[in-house]
Amino acid sequence: MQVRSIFISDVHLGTRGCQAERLLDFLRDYDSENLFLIGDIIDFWAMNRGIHWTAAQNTVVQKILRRARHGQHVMLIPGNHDEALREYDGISFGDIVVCREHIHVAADGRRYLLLHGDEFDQVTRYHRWLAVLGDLGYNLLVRVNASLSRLRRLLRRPGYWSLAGYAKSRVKRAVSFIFDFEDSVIRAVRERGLDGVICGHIHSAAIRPLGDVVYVNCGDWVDSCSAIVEHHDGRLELVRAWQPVAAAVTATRPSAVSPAPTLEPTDHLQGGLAQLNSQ
Ligand SMILES: [Mn+2]
Repeated sequence: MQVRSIFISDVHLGTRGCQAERLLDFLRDYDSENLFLIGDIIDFWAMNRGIHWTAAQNTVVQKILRRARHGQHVMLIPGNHDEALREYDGISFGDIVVCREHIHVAADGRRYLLLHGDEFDQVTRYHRWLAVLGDLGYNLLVRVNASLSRLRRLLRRPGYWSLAGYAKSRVKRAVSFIFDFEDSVIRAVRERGLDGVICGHIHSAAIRPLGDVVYVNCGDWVDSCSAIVEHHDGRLELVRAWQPVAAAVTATRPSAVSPAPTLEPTDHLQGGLAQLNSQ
């Protein structure tokens, strides 16, 4: 499908979680004049701890470079996991321009602020150590929980400790985190007199009109596998990649991705959890 612009964020190349194959399927299905990479494309944080680089991830980089070489306008807006690139604001690497933020004028004249969004995340902004720790700690926590309940069973401890209840309280906090994030991003957009924002960072895809402005989030390619496209009339659409390859094998596959303009409430929760996990 030919669209005017593609917006993707939070690919986290270099990590085990990166779903490069599904991103390749998406890029095969969608061609565009503009390609905006809105942060956390390469995960330098995670690569400090160990690199997980697959052939598919290599192909993602090659496909993007090829698009730039063939005249597509490709812009990279660094995120917090690739923040080293922020020093290169305004500089072109080959055919790819690096910008800290950008105002995109859509085909319908609407003006959108493009930025990764971590500057509006109170946790990563003021407590960087906490964010890094959280990144490391979440997986550990899950593992500790599992062993703890195994231990309780082994010791035949009376009483019941609810993992579900515990998880629910975590999710509630994650949801309020998302709302806080959206609120502060929207406030900044209104102050600057723009029509909307297209960001990433919290791994929760959305197109949400809020009064006179619209909040748009690209989601991620770790968990939800989602992207935003702009059609030739300026209309924005949220595209979600289909099920993993295993589920798609039996069906004849006309297209690897399917449009999903609406968000179910559960997306919030998943996004919230993903955020806690890998923000
Ligand atoms: Mn981020």
